[in-house]
Amino acid sequence: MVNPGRMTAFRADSSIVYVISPTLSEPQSKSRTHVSKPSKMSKPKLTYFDVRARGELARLVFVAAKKDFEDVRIDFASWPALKAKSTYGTLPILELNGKEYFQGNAIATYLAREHGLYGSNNLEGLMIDQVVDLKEDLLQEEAKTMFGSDADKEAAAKKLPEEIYPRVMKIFAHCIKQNAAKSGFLVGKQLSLGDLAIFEASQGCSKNHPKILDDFPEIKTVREKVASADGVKQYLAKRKDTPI
Ligand SMILES: N[C@@H](CCC(=O)N[C@@H](CS)C(=O)NCC(=O)O)C(=O)O
Repeated sequence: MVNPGRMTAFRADSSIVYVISPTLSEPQSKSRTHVSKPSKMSKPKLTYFDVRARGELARLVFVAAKKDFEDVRIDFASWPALKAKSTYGTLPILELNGKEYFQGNAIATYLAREHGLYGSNNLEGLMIDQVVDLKEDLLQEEAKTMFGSDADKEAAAKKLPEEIYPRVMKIFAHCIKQNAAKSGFLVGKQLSLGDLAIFEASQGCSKNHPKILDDFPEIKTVREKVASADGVKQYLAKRKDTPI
């Protein structure tokens, strides 16, 4: 989704960006502007750009589960060289014990399963998968505001509050209302990947068109529950604001 030709538009703050090596697993030379943290085999390493987009859901799972991970963020200018040597050619990538895995939602889902954030039965898992997929659909609409001609970007930006956000938020709210436990969470009585996905998916709407959420108190409740969850709260307090 991130177009290398437009990467400078999102160039990250050098103080918090780490550059990974062309192998996507070795620390970068200290002579470079950005320096990577040394990698420990036992600590999972998530590599993505310094934006939310397709990397944030996995990050949110890690912090909600209070699991230590290496949060590697590369700057866009470094990506073409890394891409040429990368097996998958896209980010995010999760490295676990020396093996690399790709596809952001698959990574987040795996981590949620590992850490008890994937509901308590297959139907709850299905509900979670639904909202994770809807988050992806919405991200594709939001991304249209950043790429293409100015006219296309303008049209996409107009469509978000007029059509996309009301339609998608209505579906998220409908899904939350299906929870028989009436806990305020998407499924059952505790936080899951589904809540994290709704939180992340509603971020742009909440920031840029907050009034739309007034019609969907269920989403506001999920957002409050996620934002106040131990681990997430501390992470959000330090998180950089990015357009996607
Ligand atoms: N379906 C993949 C899509 C991966 C993808 O397109 N990632 C973008 C960033 S969101 C990327 O790596 N762009 C740079 C490129 O394709 O060179 C996923 O969800 O992980």
